[in-house]
Amino acid sequence: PDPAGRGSAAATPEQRTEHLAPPLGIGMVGYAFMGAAHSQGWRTAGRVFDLPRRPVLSAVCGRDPAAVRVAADRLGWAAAETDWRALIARDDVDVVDICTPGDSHAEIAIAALEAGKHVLCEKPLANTVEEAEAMAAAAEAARARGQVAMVGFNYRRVPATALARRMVAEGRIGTLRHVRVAYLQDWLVDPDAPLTWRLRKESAGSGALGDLGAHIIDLAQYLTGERISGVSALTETFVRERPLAGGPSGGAARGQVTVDDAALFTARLPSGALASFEATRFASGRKNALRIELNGELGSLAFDLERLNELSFHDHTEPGVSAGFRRILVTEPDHPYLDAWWPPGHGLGYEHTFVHQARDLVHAIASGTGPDPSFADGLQVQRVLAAVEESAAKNSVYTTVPA
Ligand code: SOE
Repeated sequence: PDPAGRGSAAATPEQRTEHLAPPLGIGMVGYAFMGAAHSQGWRTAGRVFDLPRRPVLSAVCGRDPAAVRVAADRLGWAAAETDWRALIARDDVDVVDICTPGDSHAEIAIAALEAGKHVLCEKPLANTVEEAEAMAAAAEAARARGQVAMVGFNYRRVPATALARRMVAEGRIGTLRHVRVAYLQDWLVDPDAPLTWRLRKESAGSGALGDLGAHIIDLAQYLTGERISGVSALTETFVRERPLAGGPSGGAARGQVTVDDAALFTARLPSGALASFEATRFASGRKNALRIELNGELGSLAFDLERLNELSFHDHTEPGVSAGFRRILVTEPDHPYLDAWWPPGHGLGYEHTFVHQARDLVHAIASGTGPDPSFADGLQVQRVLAAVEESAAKNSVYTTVPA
């Protein structure tokens, strides 16, 4: 005790943290939109949830030294690196979090796993099935050494979608008949929107299909507990040339869009249920509209990301005169993830999905089980994406998804 009454002011850093869980060093590659969202997750998870390891934001990596330093300070990272190999090699990095465009996922993830690190990789897992296979194989080999590798399908971590999954598994909607799912955005409606990396096949793999379609494929499979067995698809690129990103404003230089702007497909599930999927960046007025509806023999569930604290449920066993969709406000402490948050009715948002993702990954690392969704799950989604492209190339011919 300090006789002058200055409390613990003289405590060493070790004394100040001895009541905390042991640290888990995070190293993140990329710091744009997804990097900022992941940073939020890592910063917050250990302060809200009681975790077995305490995430520490050790270092962030990007190619531009000045920009990555600014990002490190703004997002809360202790150090900045300009070479992802140096980031992986750091002793204070236990988890490598990959928030880069798809063309670098495989190389970074495999190197990190081979270096003994745990990995979190943004979706879609890769740009091709071959890359995803190599990543899943590396993750499987690493699992035997106690490492985990997870894909960032963050919409599984909305409390309402996790509740929907629980209700489906409990049999609340009975035998499934239909899944209707759409992910609609509108940021490409303007034909003069620039040609960013997301519009080139070599960097993004595919367009709305991989970016938005991957989310809804994963979510539909997660909620139903089933895996798509085959698809019939149409894709389209509405605007085939766009101004070069970073070119002079009003400049005439344009480049080719080499990915889809929209992808629509129907699918079969092994139970016999039918599903329809819509992924587009051309739905004027729809900013981030992810909607999923499941219709079963005993009832239906519906979720809308733009109202993410709610889940709609219709119980078809109730008398017709009073039955109908009712809104479950998903803010109760017994709902998934919510025991650690605010009192009922106070609501969560988009960024909390990344907090929950970080929480779940830390638990998987500490327990050596999982994680969910694994790289094998990411590979399976990649196979569905490839089947959609194959079917669309054959003008909608039904194409099976390899098991
Ligand atoms: C695309 O606009 C995008 O940023 C996706 O890449 C993200 O995965 C999604 O969460 C929001 O939309």
